Amino acid sequence: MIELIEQIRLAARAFAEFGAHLFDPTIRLGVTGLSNAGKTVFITALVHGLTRGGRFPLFEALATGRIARASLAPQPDDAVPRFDHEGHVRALVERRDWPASTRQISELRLVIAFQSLNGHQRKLTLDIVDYPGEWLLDLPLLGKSYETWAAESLALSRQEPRAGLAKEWHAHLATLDPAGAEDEQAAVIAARLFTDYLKACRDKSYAMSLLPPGRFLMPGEMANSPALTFAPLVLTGVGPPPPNSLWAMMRRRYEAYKDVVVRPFFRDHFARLDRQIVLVDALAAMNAGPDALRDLELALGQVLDCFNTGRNTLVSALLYPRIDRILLAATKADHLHHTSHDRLEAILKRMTERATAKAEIAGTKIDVVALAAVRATREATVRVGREQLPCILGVPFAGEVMGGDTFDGETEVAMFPGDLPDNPDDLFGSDGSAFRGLTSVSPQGADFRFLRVRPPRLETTETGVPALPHIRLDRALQFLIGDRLQ
Ligand SMILES: Nc1nc2c(ncn2[C@@H]2O[C@H](COP(=O)(O)OP(=O)(O)OP(=O)(O)O)[C@@H](O)[C@H]2O)c(=O)[nH]1
Ligand SMILES: [Mg+2]
Repeated sequence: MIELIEQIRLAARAFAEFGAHLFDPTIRLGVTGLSNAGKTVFITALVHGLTRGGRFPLFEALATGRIARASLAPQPDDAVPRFDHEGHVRALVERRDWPASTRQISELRLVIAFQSLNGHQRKLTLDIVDYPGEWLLDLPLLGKSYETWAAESLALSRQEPRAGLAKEWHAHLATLDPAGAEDEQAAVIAARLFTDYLKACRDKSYAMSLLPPGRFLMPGEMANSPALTFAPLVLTGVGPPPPNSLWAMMRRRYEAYKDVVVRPFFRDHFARLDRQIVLVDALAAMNAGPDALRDLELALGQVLDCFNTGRNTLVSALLYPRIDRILLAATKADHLHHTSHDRLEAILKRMTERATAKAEIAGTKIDVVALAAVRATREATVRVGREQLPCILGVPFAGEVMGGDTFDGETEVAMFPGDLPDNPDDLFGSDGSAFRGLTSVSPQGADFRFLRVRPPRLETTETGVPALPHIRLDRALQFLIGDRLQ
């Protein structure tokens, strides 16, 4: 008799656990963006806000008190580095410094205990994956032969301002005979000069975004391996290349790059995501000028295409259903007065409208937001003569320069970063003269100047817990996970 009761109890528990699993789903949220876009700060602020009860009025589940607790838990993947949340919080809060650049994939698991709208206790497991946007821009290589990639990369490098930065590499390229014998030293030099060109394009006065192959700029432990020692050649035919030629060698290594770097990323990480936020530093591109902004537009189109082709291929049919929501977020909006936040949103919308329309047809929900994961500035109005000018107050880092002043890293100053246009089309004139950036003029002559400022002093919430101030982080959260907390 006792045994029977015990069995019924065990069966009931197993049934309850099975049910619980059904009702306690997991979301794998990808957080990506090109280097310096704000991925690490975004995740740190999001997790800090959820675990410490930040002020998130637009994040309905938290604002209405349905979230009982959010806590960190061991991550599911043993081979992926853990996102160093504690270290990043220490940097922000204790040192008032931004977290160091990460350049690697990392992961963090957050378990959110909440009450559903009909009163049941539930759990949502949120796996957050931080990965470089440069890896996404490699995905199109999977569908491209070496010859096509070489031709496209060369064509791009012949456009200004890239052409000016590619001179040394182009000069070396002219000395190479693709049909000649394979030559390790020639490959090493070509790869080095090609990488130098990519690095120069990324420099903040040019701020180009479209720079594949991604690992050339962040090789990590793969530095100097053959899979990273290739470059485009000037080819006349489409192949096949003569046996043992330089061309054959470059082509083999390009294929190795796809095998060793791109395919594993697709399989192990990209294909497993449920939701995605793409962080975009549009302000860095505006600092640099119209060319950088157009380049960013091109790169964003390719990023969104990755999510689309993800759905249309045979592989995607097997993986379906996958990414059903993508949030495009312009970061660091605290560099602008709030009157410009909607304009920044409109600029990002304008840059992604074509790609977005395609994705929406494929059934993915897309939203665009301008946010600051950590708000490092305040707003003020400054009187200049008879005019009242809206400005922002912040503490620029030691060494930042503006109008002949060099800042000391301690003093708060008023900044006028420049007005964003009402109509985003004004920034995208076809002749490249829509506005002036660092690519073409001195910092004094540029239309926009966004200085790096230090993180803020901490605010304290009503309950006495310190919280990081933010702009629209709650709106981002509501879009990304709000529907799963109902
Ligand atoms: N004012 C302000 N600055 C920010 C914010 N988020 C990021 N930044 C700035 O942008 C820099 C880069 O942010 P990260 O979060 O490290 O960017 P990332 O995308 O992780 O960069 P990598 O790890 O290098 O790929 C920081 O050092 C800050 O200077 C923000 O919300 N407000
Ligand atoms: Mg990072």
